[in-house]
Amino acid sequence: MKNFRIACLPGDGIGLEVMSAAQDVLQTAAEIHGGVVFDFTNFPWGSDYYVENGLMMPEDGIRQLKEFDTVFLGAVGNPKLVPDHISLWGMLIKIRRELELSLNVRPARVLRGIDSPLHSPNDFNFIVVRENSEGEYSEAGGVIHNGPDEIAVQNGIFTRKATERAIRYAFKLAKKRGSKVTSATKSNGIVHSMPFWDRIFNEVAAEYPDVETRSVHIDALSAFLVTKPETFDVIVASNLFGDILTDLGGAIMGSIGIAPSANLNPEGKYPSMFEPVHGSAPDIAGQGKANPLGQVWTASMMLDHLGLPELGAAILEACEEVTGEGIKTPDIGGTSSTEEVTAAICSALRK
Ligand code: GGG
Repeated sequence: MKNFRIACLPGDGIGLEVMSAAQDVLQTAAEIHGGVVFDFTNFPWGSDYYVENGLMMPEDGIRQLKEFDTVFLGAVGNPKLVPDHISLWGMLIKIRRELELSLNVRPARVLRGIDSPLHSPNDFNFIVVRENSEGEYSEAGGVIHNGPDEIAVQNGIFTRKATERAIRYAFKLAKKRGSKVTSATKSNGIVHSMPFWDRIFNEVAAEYPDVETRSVHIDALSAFLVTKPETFDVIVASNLFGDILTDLGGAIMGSIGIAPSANLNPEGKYPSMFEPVHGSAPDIAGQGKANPLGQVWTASMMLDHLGLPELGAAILEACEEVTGEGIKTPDIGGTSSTEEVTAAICSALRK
């Protein structure tokens, strides 16, 4: 029997509902597999924790997470309780940085039975590799003066090491998929970091002469993801560009509630963390409307990473059986609740 210790951080809002759904699915998957145990430890960190303790997670939280095989996160943020930049930097970004989760991998394709809002919907299948440790997400800068002379300065940080790591990962992935790499740039407007990014992209590309490449400005790339998403395979992007592109990816998949992601520690030094792309959606929290598919698909990616790819594939296939039968939450045109979709995925797994 193989035991996997999973640190679960449901977080805020719908994070609690979708985490509970994904745990049910994982337990069902463990039952049918027979040879594995998923040992969940739930941590009550997030905005409520902040209200009580003045921190989103305890001082030794990172040390605690390092004891686990993997980290499974729901969603973070409750702007009624904690300003967004504090909740994000106090938990999600803190974990990404301190566990050195330098790559964020986010696939996008349409599941069976789901309608993309696009005109030619179902023929795309791309993966965004997002640099996850620096870039536009930076604490460098500040605000000076008051009143009409007030000035905010926000610096982006782009190191050769992190830029090259993300780009190189994208090329390796593209080589495995037998496909091409698109680089998201904006070197006509952002005159230091983006030409630097392009230069490193071209250097790495020279090592992969058999991989087709192109660089596309982020504004045009966003438009092309809507008009011809099928022309993309692996996209590599900086932290902010990757964040924006993958919300867009979720939207063209039918709902951001479906989109999964993996935050990887490439060296395996610390546990990797898996989280859906969506946020905490406080407007629908507690109403049974949250789409569990993003968290469940994320669980499937987590199992791939833990060396259980067949079980991960079985979970995703069960999701598609359910969506194919029309059992869906309201965000993708259904009438089923979070619990009903979850129960249907568990039944499909048991078949
Ligand atoms: N599922 C994690 C979550 O709550 N994401 C919301 C968010 O604001 N993410 C920003 C980011 O991925 O950088």
